[in-house]
Amino acid sequence: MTLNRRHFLTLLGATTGAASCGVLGFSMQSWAIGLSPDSVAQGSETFTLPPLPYDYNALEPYIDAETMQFHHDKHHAAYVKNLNAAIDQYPELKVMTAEELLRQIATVPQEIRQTVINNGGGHVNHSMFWEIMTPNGGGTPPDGIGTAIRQTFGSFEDFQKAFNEAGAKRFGSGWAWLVMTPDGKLQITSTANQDSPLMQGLYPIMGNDVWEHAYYLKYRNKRDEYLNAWWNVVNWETVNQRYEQAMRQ
Ligand code: MN3
Repeated sequence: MTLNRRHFLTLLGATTGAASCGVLGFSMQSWAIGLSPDSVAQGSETFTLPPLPYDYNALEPYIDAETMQFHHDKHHAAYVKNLNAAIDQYPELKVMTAEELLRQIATVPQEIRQTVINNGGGHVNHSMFWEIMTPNGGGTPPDGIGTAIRQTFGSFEDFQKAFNEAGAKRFGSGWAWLVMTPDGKLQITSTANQDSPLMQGLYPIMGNDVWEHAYYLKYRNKRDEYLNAWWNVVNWETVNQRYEQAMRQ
């Protein structure tokens, strides 16, 4: 966040009572969802909602603006809020990243473990999701991830087919993933709900959200159409960076 909390408060004060907030009113609305006045005042929250790296309508026509706004400002914001609430009484957990919480989920106290799985997973999964999409996306993957995909799955098209199948077959809510195993192999998998591959020692290189909230406003019950359209917004540059990062680890 480029805007710190104190600055935000100043901004709030400066615009309170203004007859028209215009553009500011809109951006303040999305802030207000992620940061309740209490948490702003205390300045104590551990995890924060990352801003969308593009406009709500940037991924149209493949993902509509209303879906993006609700998905980011409501759904992702709620995961962040609930994660912060869950760890509030556990100072030893506040020094860990959300990824570390998931990798070491067995060490998280039983009373909040499922809440951390759901909301820590939701936070980490969606933070990745926004980054691996872009308005100038799609096409074929660059060398690096592209070569590894062809070596593992035969061709890019075969990979897309298998990835879409993982998303289509996930019953109910969840994610389709391309992950790296600890021995450096690529694998397609899927998880239920907000379960993160990190909990299984797998590194999520890319994932597609197949919860109905990700596509229902535009695609209704046609998840397969959403899965096909999604390739047009994949940010291969970022996916390749995640692949190279996984290879180094
Ligand atoms: Mn989602």
